[in-house]
Amino acid sequence: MRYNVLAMDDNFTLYKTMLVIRRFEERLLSEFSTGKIVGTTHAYIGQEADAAGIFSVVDTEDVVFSNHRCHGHFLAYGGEAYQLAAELMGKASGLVGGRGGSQHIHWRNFYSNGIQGGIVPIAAGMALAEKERNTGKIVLVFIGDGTLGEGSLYESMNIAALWKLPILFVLEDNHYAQTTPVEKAVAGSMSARFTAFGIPVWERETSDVLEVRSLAMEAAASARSGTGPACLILHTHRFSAHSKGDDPRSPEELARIHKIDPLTIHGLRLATEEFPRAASEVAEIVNNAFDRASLDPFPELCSEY
Ligand SMILES: Cc1ncc(C[n+]2csc(CCOP(=O)(O)OP(=O)(O)O)c2C)c(N)n1
Ligand SMILES: [Mg+2]
Repeated sequence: MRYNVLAMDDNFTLYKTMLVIRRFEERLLSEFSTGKIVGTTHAYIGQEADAAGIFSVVDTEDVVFSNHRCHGHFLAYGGEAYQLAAELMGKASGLVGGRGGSQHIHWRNFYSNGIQGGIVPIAAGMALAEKERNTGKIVLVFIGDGTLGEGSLYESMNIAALWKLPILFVLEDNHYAQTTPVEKAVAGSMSARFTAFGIPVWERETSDVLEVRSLAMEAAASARSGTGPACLILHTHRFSAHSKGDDPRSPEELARIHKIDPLTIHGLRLATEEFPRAASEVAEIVNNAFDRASLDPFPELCSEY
């Protein structure tokens, strides 16, 4: 079901998209304790405004390269919760037949890979292909603050700028790379890394989906204009652990960031009767996804392997 892309410009739909991500990830984390999930996972809880805002402005035909924290991006892109849940359970009905798991998914023009920075040169190559074929599409590539330490990012930025590739770098700075705080890993300015290559930057510390949406609209328009790459830097917070339990943050820090909740911020714009409606519609999507996927068969084992 594609419940948002392009038409996702009203407050209720933006809220519902963020709530789908939140409830999906909460259910996913709870399913770990039942042993139904295969492999690892990284929840997007707290960062929902980024995905919902960005995918409310990109075109359905644009190409997306996501990273290890990809579920929120995928759901906001319009991906089906059921197929994602099935993939996470290793089921044959999953996005890639149950063989990719949480970090390696593909659907339509959406790709994800768990190797930090590994997707960036591939995204640049895809942007070159789109440019050569004159399709008008842009390529989005998502990275985290910790991925600023990967050399392949800078090689890709250089080529993308030189060749004026239609690529939008989206940097989600959630202030941590696994357990390492950004202050201990990233020297100097984040935006200057991009502007050094002549790449224009749109940057904001925000968890407000409407602010993300308006910045993303400008950054995506720039990437689509033929002038070369653009960059969107969003300073945000993840509420859950890096993966499952690896969280060095103090209770005080967690309490402070939980006050900056994208659902609460955007919820102020909704009418009272819209909350139960969103809750029941989202519960149906998420419960159906996991309940249905859990009944599906596993893929056949392949004798060649
Ligand atoms: C090349 C590489 N090195 C290490 C890892 C292990 N790893 C997975 S996620 C992660 C931290 C990523 O931090 P960041 O880029 O800030 O993204 P976030 O997890 O905060 O969303 C690490 C070290 C990896 N996946 N790939
Ligand atoms: Mg990070």
